[in-house]
Amino acid sequence: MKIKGKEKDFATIIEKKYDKSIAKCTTKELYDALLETVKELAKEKESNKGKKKLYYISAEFLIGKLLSNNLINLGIYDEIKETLEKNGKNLAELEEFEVEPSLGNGGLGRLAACFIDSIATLGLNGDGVGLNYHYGLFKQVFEKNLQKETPNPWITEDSWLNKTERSYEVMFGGFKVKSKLYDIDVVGYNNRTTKLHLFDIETVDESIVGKTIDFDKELIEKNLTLFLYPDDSDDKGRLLRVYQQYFMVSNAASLIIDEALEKGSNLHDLADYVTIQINDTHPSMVIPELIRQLQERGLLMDEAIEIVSKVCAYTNHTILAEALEKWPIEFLDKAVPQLMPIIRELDNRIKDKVKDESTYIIKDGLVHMAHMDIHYGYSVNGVAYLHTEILKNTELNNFYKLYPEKFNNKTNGITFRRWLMECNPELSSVITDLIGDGWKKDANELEKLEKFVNDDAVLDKILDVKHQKKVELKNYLKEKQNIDIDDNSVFDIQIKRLHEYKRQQMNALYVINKYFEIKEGKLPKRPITVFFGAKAAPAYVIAKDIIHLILCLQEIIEKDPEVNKYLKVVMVENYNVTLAEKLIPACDISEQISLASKEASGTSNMKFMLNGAVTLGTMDGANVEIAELVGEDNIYTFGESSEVVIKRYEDASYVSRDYYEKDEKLKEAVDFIVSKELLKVGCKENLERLYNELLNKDWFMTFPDFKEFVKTRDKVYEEYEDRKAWAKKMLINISKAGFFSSDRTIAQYNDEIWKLK
Ligand code: Z2T
Repeated sequence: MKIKGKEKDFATIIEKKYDKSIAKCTTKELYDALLETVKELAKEKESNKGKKKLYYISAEFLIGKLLSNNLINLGIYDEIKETLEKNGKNLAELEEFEVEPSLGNGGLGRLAACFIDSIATLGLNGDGVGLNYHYGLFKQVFEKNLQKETPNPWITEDSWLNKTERSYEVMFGGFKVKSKLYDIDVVGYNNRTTKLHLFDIETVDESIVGKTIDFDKELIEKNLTLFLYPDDSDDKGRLLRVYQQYFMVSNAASLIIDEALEKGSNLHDLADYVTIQINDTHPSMVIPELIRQLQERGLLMDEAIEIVSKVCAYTNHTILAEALEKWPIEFLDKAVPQLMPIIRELDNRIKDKVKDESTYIIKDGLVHMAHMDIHYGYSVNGVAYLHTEILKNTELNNFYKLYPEKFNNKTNGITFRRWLMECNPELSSVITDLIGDGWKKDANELEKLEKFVNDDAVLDKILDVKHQKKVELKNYLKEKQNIDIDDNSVFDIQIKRLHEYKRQQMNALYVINKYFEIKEGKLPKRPITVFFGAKAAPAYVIAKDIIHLILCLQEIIEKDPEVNKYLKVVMVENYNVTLAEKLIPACDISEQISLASKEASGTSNMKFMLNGAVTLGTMDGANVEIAELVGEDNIYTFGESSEVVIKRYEDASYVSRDYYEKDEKLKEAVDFIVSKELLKVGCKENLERLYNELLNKDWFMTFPDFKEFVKTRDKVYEEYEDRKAWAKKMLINISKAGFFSSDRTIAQYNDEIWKLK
C-alpha cells in the first residue's frame, strides 16, 4: 500500500511502531497499528466535493465493525490478510477484537449506513449527521428465558471516532449545552471518502448508569447522548427524546449553515448549496430550527420558510400509526420553547390555505412531525414500491391529493461491499471466477450468472460454499454460545427487530406445530434448525413475551430426545451487524413473513437473496419486488394480500377466535403456549399474556395466514431435498439481486431528489 506516495508494507510499519516483528505483537498492538494506518490512508483520500452538498440526518447509523470494510474499500484487504498469515496471525482475530459501534437498532439505521457507503463510493458530495451515543442501543442478555437489557459501552480508546474542533452552543428551555463533534471517515469503494458527523456533549456522565439501563432521565446535561431510544413509556423518557432530537438538528443546522457560508453562500442562495434528507421523523425539527437560525442571521420569516422548503426532503419508513411521531405541545414548550412560535406559524399558514384538517401540523395539542415534513419538504418518499403506493393511496392520501408531485418511491438497497464481499468472500470469488469482477462496481452484472443455471459444476460450487458457510456459523456459535448445530440440517432464519407485525410469533407457532408432528412420528426428511435473532424494545411487553416463548421452546425441544434430532431452535443473543454477517451467508431459507402492508421494505430479505438464500415470505415490502425479479419458481409466497388486510382493518371485521376455533392444528399450537410443558420452563404471567393477546386480539393477523404458512413452509422443506433444483433457485436469486444494491438506490435519490453534480 502507498502512504504519502511512498510504498509501505505493514511489516515495516509494525517494526517502526513497536520495534518488533508482527509475529511478536499482541492482537491489540496489531489492531491499533492497523486502525492508525487505515485512518491515515482515509485522510489521504480525496473527499467528495461539489457546490451542493447533501446532509443525511439520522438518529441512527448502524455501521457495524469497520476494519475489514475499510480494508476492502481501500483495496488492501488481501495484502494485509496475507501479511498477517505469513506471520502466523490472522485477520479474523483482529475482527473479533474490534467492538461493534452501537449507534443503531434496525433497518432504518442499517440503511443509513449502507447509504453513506454508497454516497462515498459514487463520489457524491454528502455526509451523514447523527449523535454519538455512548451506550447506544442496549446489549441483550438472556436470563431465565427472558430478555434483560444492559448498557453496551462500545467506545474504547481504539475507536474509529476522530475528535474535531467543531463545537456549538445549543439552547434548551432554561439552560444551554455545548456540543463537541466527532467524525468517522467513511471510505468508499473507489478511493474517495465522506464523513459521518456524530455530535456529543462533554458533560455526559456514564457513571449515572449502573448495571441496568435505568438512569435519571431528568439530568439532561449528563444523559443526553447516553442511549439511543431511551425508554419512552413515560413522559420523562419521551421528553428526553425531544431533547436529543433537537440537539441533533440544532447542531446539524449550525454545521450546514457554516459550511455553506465557507463555500460562499449568502444564505439567500442556501438551496444551491444544501439539501437535507430527513430520515424518518426523528430529525424533523431541523425544519423549524433552520428557519430559526436563518432568521437569527437576518432573513425574514417568509424567505426563510421558502428556502427551507427547497432544502428539506423526507423519507417515510413505516405506515404503523403508533410509530408516527406526535409530540405534545407542552414538551416542545418546555424543551425547545424557541421553536414553538415557528411551528405555530408554519401550522397557521397551512390552516389558512388548506381545508383538510387531517393534514394540520398541530391538532389536539399534538405536533405531527410527519405533517410538517410533508408540507414544508420538497420530496416525500417511501422505501419500496408497495409501501409508496400505500402511502399515496391510503395512509397519506390526503397529502398526496395536495402535493402529488412531491411523492416518489426509492426502493431500499444494501451495500454489496459489506453484504457480499466482506461477509462472503467465498461466494464472491466463485462469482468473480465465472463473470469477472465488473459486478463489484456495477451490481447488475450479476445477471451474467444466469447463463450457468444448467451448469452442474457451477451449481455444485454454490452448494459447497453454502455448506462451508454453515460450518463456519456452526463453529462460531459453538465457540461463542456453546450451541451445537447440525450443519446438514436446513438453516431457516428470521433475524430482525422483534415486532408483532414481523410475526416472529407465527414462526414460533410453526415450530410448535412441527414439534407435535415429530412427537406423532411424522419426521422431517432432514433435520431443521430454526434461527431467531431479535431485540425487543425494553418497554414493549408483548415483544418480550414472544422472545420468552421462543427461548422456552428452544429449551423444551433441546431437552426432548424424541424431537431434538429433527428440530432445533436457536435464538442468538444480542443480535447485531456482526452476527448478521455470519448468519446471512449460512442461510437456506429467509423468513420474511410480516403481515402484508406492514413492513415498509425490509432489507434483510435483500441480504439473504444476495447470499443465495430462498425467500419464504408474504407479498409485503420489497418482497413484492423480489418476487417480480426472480419469478414464482424462485420464491415461496403465501398469505393474504395487502388489499385484503387493509380492508380488514377498515371494517374492523377480524375476530381471531373464529380462526382458532375452526383450525384444530392452530388451536393445538396456541394452547401449547400455556401448557404444562411450557409453564415448567417459563413464566406464567408472560405466557398467559401472550396467549390472551393472540386469542383475543392478534392485531397482526397471524391466525388467518397460519394454515397457508405451514403448508408453504412444509413444501419448501420438501423441495429443498432436490438439491440441484434448489441450487438453481439460489443462483437465480443471486443473479437478480443487483437491483437491490444501495448504489442503485443512491443514484436514484441523487437523480430524482438531491440533484448533486
Ligand atoms: C425502522 O428500522 C424502520 C421503520 C421505522 O419507522 C423505524 C425504524 Cl427504527 C418509523 C424500518 C422498516 O420497518 C423497514 O421495513 C425498512 O426496511 C427500514 O426501516 C429501512 O427503510
